[in-house]
Amino acid sequence: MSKPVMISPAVLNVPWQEKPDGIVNAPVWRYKENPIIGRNPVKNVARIFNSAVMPYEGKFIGVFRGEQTNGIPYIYLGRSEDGIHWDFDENKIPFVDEEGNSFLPHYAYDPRLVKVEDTYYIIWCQDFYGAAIGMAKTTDFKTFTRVENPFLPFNRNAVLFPRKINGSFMMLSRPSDSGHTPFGDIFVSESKDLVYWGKHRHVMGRGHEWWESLKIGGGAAPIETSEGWLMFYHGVSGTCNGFVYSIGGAILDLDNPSIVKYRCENFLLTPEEWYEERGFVPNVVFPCATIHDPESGKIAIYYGAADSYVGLAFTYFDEIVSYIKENSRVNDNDTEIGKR
Ligand code: BMA
Repeated sequence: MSKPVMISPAVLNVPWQEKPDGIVNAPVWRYKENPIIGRNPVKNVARIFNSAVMPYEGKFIGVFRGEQTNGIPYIYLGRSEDGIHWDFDENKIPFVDEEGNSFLPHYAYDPRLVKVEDTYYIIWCQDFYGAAIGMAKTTDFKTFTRVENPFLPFNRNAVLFPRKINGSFMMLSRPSDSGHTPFGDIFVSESKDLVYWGKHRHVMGRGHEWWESLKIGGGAAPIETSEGWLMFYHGVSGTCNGFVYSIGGAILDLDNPSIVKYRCENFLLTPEEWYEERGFVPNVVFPCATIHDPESGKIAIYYGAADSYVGLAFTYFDEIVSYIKENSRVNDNDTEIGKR
């Protein structure tokens, strides 16, 4: 069997620290200087977390969930030379409609940033008569044009695939309720034009494993690989003391991502450090992006920590794929076409 490879553009400057000794479980290790974004990072913003970044013009760019000092989350643009130290715009991203008129949602959180062909898409959660998905596009990070909300309420954790599959845009999402949602599976939907979404398919349900037994949701944009779409997602356990969010890993079929090929039964990262266990919402690690390089196999995972900080963790592509495969446990629900 040939060695698995990532199918994505080279990124020579992936933020990186080598694996320390003593990693005995999943091959994922934290940046020693975490958190990379602390409290009060910019005027009128108390905390930044659950944010997404990308390589851009040899440097890095990102869309950040900024919890304003009035408690309402919004999305801010940030830029970085090294993917670790970030400068943020003081103003919220100024979304406009197709006519160029200001079109700002009341709130916006948990953004993802995904490039498909020559366009960058931002996908987030916003108010549309309850929690629902909002979406905008940009080619220059100056003009951000809203496109139609893809789904009816209630829905969260929408993540676009970084290329069309069989001629269609594909998006993962997690239908929810309007509150803190004590349930949830991941679904995939497709669209030819980013206006009409359909062919909804079930991808995977909450796991048998206790760490993800309450609900799951999409995380980072899936990485295309020779093995399938490598997906880092979040899984939630409902303890007597509240929810605990961990990071899981799965590999979806390349041509039909409603089919799960491998699904790791163990979490890849769970709250352990002070900045993950202590904060506005304790015990949360919530992945929203990766920066990865096919040559070196380096993958940097960006995650929100305790709804208060941004953390960075690392893995090697071949190690994480082997770990997911060796510890894979899929069920009939994961491998069916997901159409009922
Ligand atoms: C979810 C979302 C995330 C948040 C998590 C933990 O429902 O709101 O933004 O990180 O809860 O509070």
